[in-house]
Amino acid sequence: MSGAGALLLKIDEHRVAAWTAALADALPDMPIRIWPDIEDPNEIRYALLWKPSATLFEGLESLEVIFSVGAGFDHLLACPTLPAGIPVVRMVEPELTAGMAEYVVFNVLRYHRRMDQYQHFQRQGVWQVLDQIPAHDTTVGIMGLGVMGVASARVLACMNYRLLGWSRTRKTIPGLQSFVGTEELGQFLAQTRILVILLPLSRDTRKLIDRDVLRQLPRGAFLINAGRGELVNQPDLIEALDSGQIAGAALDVFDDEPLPSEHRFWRHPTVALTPHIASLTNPPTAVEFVAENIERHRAGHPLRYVVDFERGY
Ligand code: NDP
Ligand code: OXD
Repeated sequence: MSGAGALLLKIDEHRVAAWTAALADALPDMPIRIWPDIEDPNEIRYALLWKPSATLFEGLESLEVIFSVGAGFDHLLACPTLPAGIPVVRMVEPELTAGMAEYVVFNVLRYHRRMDQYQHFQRQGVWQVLDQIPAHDTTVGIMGLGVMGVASARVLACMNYRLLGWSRTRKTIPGLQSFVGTEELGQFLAQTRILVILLPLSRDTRKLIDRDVLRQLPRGAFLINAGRGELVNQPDLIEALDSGQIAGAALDVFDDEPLPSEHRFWRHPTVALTPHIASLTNPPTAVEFVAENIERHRAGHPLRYVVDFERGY
């Protein structure tokens, strides 16, 4: 079936078996090549990639569609050989979305129910009861109301949190007050007790969360970043954590990953960090999304969730 093309998979080594098994189920007739074992480069029509090496795209003259293994595609844009003019499709699949909502809810609860403080008390052998604040008196502000932000907002709305959201375009989401653009960012921040960052990394959002933004939050606010490390100015965040302006930060993503062992975040008393696991793409459901898009491509229909390079996401 080489006439119909082959799919090149590049994924972390420990996940190759799960992905190849899922691809074999969803696309039984599609030859799968595991990078760097490309065989005939002219056969490669589709590529499903996570963090491609700098030269990965060299010689792939027949490539027609590039799929990102993750919702973010900044790892593809960072590749110097990424060809222009070939559609890039970001990952949208139900388990990736569900996992993010779980991560967000878990960390909102951490701060709303003061689990960070109880953990600190336990280490000190202190038995102390703090006031319990109702969810409807706790304001959660979500930056980025796309697939991840909306799914998280839906669950938080069911839990009665007071919800605000910030995005580029106005939203109508039950139980959420929508704020738009730089002109409404200040109003959004001033009311936010727990800030959830679920923006994509783009020229407009890189280092958006800086000292000035952090200062506009109420003193003692919390920050949850599952978008990308580079959305946040790290030295400014450390300064805000040290001063107590930000009372705690749950961080899943970083400028450099893995986070260097000497980085202050590792041992900062008010940082809870995880190694980019807010949510992981689930191969069986992800390959359904890929297979459906390949079918659409072959039938000449528009692909779903193509990155808009003009817009930056
Ligand atoms: P979407 O493209 O669906 O949503 C992006 C949202 O951000 C939209 O609401 C968009 O606004 C908003 N936005 C983008 N640029 C701006 C801007 N300049 N100003 C205001 N709002 C802006 O992305 P997803 O929800 O699928 O994913 C978001 C990000 O989450 C990914 O790019 C990835 O970096 C991260 N992620 C991290 C994971 C992890 O494990 N840590 C797992 C999965 C995702 P509008 O709606 O108006 O267009
Ligand atoms: C991501 C992902 O984009 O894991 O970070 O999907």
